[in-house]
Amino acid sequence: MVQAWYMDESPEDPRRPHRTEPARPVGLEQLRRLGVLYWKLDADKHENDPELEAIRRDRGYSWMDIVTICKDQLPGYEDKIKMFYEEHLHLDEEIRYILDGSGYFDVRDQEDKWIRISMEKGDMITLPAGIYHRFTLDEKNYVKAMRLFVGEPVWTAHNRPADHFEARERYVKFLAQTA
Ligand code: KMT
Ligand code: NI
Repeated sequence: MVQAWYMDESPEDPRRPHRTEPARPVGLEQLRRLGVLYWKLDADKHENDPELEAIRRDRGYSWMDIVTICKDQLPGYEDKIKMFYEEHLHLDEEIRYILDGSGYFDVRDQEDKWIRISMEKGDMITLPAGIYHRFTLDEKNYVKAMRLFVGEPVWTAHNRPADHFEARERYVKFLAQTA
């Protein structure tokens, strides 16, 4: 099952796990209350997977591509890594399916605390529009992921503070309702 935990506040390398001491694990139910959806799939079957097709159909994830994030394969690697780890939101869902390698998606909880979600091969996640989040590689420095989108993709990241967007206002209302 996917692992998630509350992060410590240490400023050391973000690619380290940053588990609090003692550990404070976070379960799927808690992630769901934040609007974060999670599926476990067989990544080796991603080219022809009825389970993936069903999710895409149900949720309207019509668009997809595959990206590899590692020093030698991603043009502008250092800048992009920096951007991914800036706290930001999007006006649409962020949907990622890990095909190989691993990395961390950090999301803010209801009390603005960081939860770290450890994503490995076969893990698929949807972050809701309006949630503050960030991404980093872990110490293995490599991930290959499918990016999905409802319709034509918009990758614009709005760095925090971005509270005036309607998507953010809607998300804050959603959080209040599920509290
Ligand atoms: C993003 O938008 O944060 C990314 O595309 C990087 C993560 S993909 C595993
Ligand atoms: Ni993002």
